[in-house]
Amino acid sequence: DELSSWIQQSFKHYVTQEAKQHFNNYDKDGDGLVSWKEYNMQMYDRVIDFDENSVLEDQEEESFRQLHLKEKKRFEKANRDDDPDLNVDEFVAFEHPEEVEYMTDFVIQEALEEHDKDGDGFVSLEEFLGDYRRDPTAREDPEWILVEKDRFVNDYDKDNDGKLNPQELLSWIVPNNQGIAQEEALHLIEEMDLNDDKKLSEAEILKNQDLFLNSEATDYGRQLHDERFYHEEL
Ligand SMILES: [Ca+2]
Ligand SMILES: [Ca+2]
Ligand SMILES: [Ca+2]
Ligand SMILES: [Ca+2]
Repeated sequence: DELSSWIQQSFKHYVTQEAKQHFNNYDKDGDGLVSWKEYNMQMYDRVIDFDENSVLEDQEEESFRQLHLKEKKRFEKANRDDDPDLNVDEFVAFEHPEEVEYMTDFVIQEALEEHDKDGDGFVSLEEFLGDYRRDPTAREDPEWILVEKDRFVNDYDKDNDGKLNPQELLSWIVPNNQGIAQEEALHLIEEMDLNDDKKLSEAEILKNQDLFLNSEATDYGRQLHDERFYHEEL
C-alpha cells in the first residue's frame, strides 16, 4: 500500500513537473499567468475563437471546432480564482485534469459525452466497445474484443450490473488511478520480495532495481528513468 501510494505520488510529481516546465513556454509575457490567448498562440500560432453554436460544413474543420471548444471549456474549469488567466497550479489542472481532484466531475462529464451514446448516464458494454460490430461471417469475436470484454466485466464493472457508473468509468479512463498503482505495486512486490515476507527491504529494492525501473505494466518505469527526478527522490 505504501509502495502504491509512492508510485501514485511519483507519477503525480512527474506530470506536475512536466506541466510546470511547459508553463514557461506558454506564458509569453512572463507575468506568471497563462491567458487563453497565450495558450492559443503557443498551440496554434494564432488566437482562435469559434462560435459555440454554428456547426461548420467541412468535416475536418468541424471536428477541430469541437476539439477547440472542449479545450476552452477545460481551460475555464481549470481556473479557480477571479482572474480568468491560469496560474501554475491551474495550468497543471488544465493539462492533467485526471490528476487533480477538483477536475474529476469535468473528466467524468467529458467521458460520458464521448461514450454514453444513449445518454442514460452509464456506459454499457456496447458503448464501451465503441463502433465494434462482429463480422457476420465470423463465428466468434476476435481476441482483442474478448480481452476488452474481460476487462469490462472483471476490472471496471465492480458492482456487476453490466454498465459503468461514473466512479467505475473513472477507473477506466484515468489510467494512473489508485487501482492500477495498487496492481502495479502488488506486481512489483511479488517479483521483488525475495524472502516472501510481503515487504520490500531496501536490499531487495536495490537488488531488483532494473525490474523496479522498467516495470512494464504501466508507464511508471519511464518517469523513474527521468534522471532529474530519480536523483531528487532516491
Ligand atoms: Ca502571461
Ligand atoms: Ca486564474
Ligand atoms: Ca449509456
Ligand atoms: Ca457497474
